[in-house]
Formats: sequence, structure tokens, C-alpha cells
Amino acid sequence: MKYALHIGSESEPVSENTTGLFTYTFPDIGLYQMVVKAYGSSGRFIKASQEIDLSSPQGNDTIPLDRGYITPLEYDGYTLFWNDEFNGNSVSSSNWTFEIGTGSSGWGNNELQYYTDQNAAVENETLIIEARKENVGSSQYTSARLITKNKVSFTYGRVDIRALLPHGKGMWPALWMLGENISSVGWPACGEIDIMEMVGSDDNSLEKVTHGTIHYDDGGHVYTGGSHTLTTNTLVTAYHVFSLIWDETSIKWYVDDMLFHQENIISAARSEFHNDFFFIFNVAVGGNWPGSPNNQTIFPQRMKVDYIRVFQKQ
Ligand SMILES: [Ca+2]
Repeated sequence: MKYALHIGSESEPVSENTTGLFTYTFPDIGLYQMVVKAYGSSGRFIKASQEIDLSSPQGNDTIPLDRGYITPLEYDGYTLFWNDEFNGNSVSSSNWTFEIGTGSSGWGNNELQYYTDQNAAVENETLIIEARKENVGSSQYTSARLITKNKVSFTYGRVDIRALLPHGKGMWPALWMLGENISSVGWPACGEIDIMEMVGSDDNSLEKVTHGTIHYDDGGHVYTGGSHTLTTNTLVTAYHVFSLIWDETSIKWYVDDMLFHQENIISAARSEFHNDFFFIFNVAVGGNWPGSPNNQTIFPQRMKVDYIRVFQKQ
């Protein structure tokens, strides 16, 4: 009887023996597929596989910036309209404004956090938005919500956002957009485009799923969207690139350049999506969708954004 241990998609075993007991040191944290094959004397085998999650219990601080998907700084037929690479040492006030407080009814979703201007920083070539367990006002958690309203807005283009997401039940990171005219027409008549939303979980099951959605007014609030579940690693153990390709006829959502949803925006009911939009980055804690953190949720948790780039057709 012979046993072989395979890691990931490696066709060559990392170890073989006749006992079936293996010792293996993983090179780095991450999510690994482990396969053990048991060979009979004829050379035929049976196999069993299991996914091993070695994400850091302390959160994503040990995950290097180069782990995960990366997109280029230029595309044929497009010019770079605006970007923030977060390579300085502070949040750029010419790009971003902090929204402070609890909004109305926890930003409309019964979210639990109080947003401050102290929970975001630019460090190690990334924008960090940190959710903390600390009391401010009547809130038990703090976090940050940054917007580009009145600073950066645009109609149509390709958006690439490279980010690493926070882990745990109650986390609700979002990279999204609202119509610049929200102050005059209100929500949802301004339109909302959610490029990426994730809700955290104790295990990584929900942390493989990115959601893309539009909200608008069609005789009342209407929303529709799609999602994609990663088959290798998770949104909290590697950087991924969340992209939007938005033109006169459609909005398309991608993760790591893989198209997972699209919406036609030609109809009059979707007129919202032909105006200027601005960006919002935030990490909500709790609320109607994710539910509250539990005793396995570790604080602080961080969303890290390596870059945001907007390209427009030449
Ligand atoms: Ca960067």
C-alpha cells in the first residue's frame, strides 16, 4: 500500500509513504486544496480531498500586497480618467470626503457602526478602512465611509478596484457608487451601482461571494443584480479586482476580469444610469443584511484598497 499527498493542483505529490501519515509545512497562509491518494498493488488509487483554510486569525494583515489578481494601468481604446493608487501617506482630501456619524436609521440598514475620520489611513501602498469595537455615542463599533461626491464623478467608463476584504460575521464591506444628483432628486432616483458587496461569515463560505447590484426608481425602489462565488481562495485571503464596464447600453460586473453579471440600461425606467456617479468605500458593521458580529468576530478588521482606476473610451 502506498499513500501520496498532493497540495493544490500539483500533479506531483509533495510526499509519499506507506503509513498514510504526513507532515507538511505550508509555505504561507491562504486557502489550500489537499488531496490524499491511496494506491493498491495494481497502481489504481482512491482519493479524498479537503480544503484547508490557513487564513490568519488576526485578520488580513499578514497577506502581502502581491497576493492575488492585478490589472494593468492601461487598456487599448481607453484613457485613464482618474485614479488613486493610495501610495502616499494620507487619505487625499482632493479625492475623498469622510462621512461622519450613524446616518438615518443606521444609514438606512440598521447598521451598528459610527463612522469617524479616524478609521481610515493610507499605509503600505493601500487605503485602509478599519472597523473597531469601541464605543462612540450610542454605537459599539466605529468604522469609516469615504465618498468622492463633489470631487470625482463621471458617466460611463471602466472601473478597476483592487481590494482585500475584512473577515468575520457582521462585516459588510462595499465599493459602490451613487448618482451625483442625489442631493436634488434623492435616493433611489439618483441611481445606485454596487460594484462589490460582501457579507462576512465565521467560516469563509460567504467570503467567496461578491455581489453586484443596481438600485433605481421605477414607480418606487427597484433593485436587481448578480453574484459570483470564487472557486479558489476567498475575498479575505487574497486581493481581487472588482471591475465595472459601463457604457451607453449596459453595465457589466467583473471579478478578476471574469464577467459575472450585466444589466441593460437602455429603458426609460433606467434613465438614472446616464448621469454622473461618485464613489463610496465603506465597511459597515452589522445591519439588516449581514446581521450582528458574534463572539468569533475579531476586531479590528480592515478593508484594504490597493488602487481605484477609472478609464474612459478614447
Ligand atoms: Ca497601491
